[in-house]
Amino acid sequence: MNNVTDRIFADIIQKPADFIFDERVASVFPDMVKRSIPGYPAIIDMIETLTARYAQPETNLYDLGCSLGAASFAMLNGLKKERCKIIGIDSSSAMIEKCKKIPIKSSAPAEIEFYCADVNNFDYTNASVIILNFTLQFIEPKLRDDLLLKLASALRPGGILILSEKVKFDDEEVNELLIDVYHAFKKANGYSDLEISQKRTALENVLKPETIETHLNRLLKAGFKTAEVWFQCFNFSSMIAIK
Ligand code: GEK
Repeated sequence: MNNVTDRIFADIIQKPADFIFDERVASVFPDMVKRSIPGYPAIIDMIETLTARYAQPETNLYDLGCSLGAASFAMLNGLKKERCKIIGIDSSSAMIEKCKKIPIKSSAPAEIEFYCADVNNFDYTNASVIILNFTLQFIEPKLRDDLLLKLASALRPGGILILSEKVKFDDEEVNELLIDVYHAFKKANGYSDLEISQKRTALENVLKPETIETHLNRLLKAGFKTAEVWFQCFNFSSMIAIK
């Protein structure tokens, strides 16, 4: 993967527009996620560990909103002899084109395929591991229940879904505090106040966070037997749901 520094919001933007996953974003994506998502490397490592434990032989492993495939490749690394198919899906053609060019280093007897598609319109079947790593937050809230229902029914008993999200808190004081602490994290990672504020504006209509309680309730309603938080840092959380 490349290491191009994210400077997308570094200069004053005269006509602010909604954030999109275009060629420019794809070209700086590894740097962007590392500096903008607290715990991202730990979450990717945990996807490998959880795949080693939950992947069932001859099943499909899905990575929804795969971007450059970090979670797909982590799943591949977690596999041993299971003969699984890893399917990464993203609606950004810039991401998928770039992702398809990444060399695959693995001796696992698994297939890996990437599709440019909307995760809401994809057919899911015979799954044992499903990853939504910071993707559900970009899906229209009114579509989220149906998507989770579809995913829960495609999962085999004993299968796992890993859901990572930027979250919000009902308590206004805590919500503001954790946003401020998160911005301090971004500043410590080299983003300027201008970059932080311009990106916040660009994401306003695009990234719609919900509370952890809303996510856990939705997972249980969709048919998972259990749903818990396994990671949280500021206003970023990763949850697991087991069928
Ligand atoms: C990672 N999971 O590195 N259908 C398909 N893809 C979508 C949709 C949709 N409806 N909406 C958004 N996306 C990755 C990181 S990034 C998170 C995921 C972030 C895609 C979008 O194109 C983008 O690539 C991804 O979801 C979100 O583990 O940038 O904060």
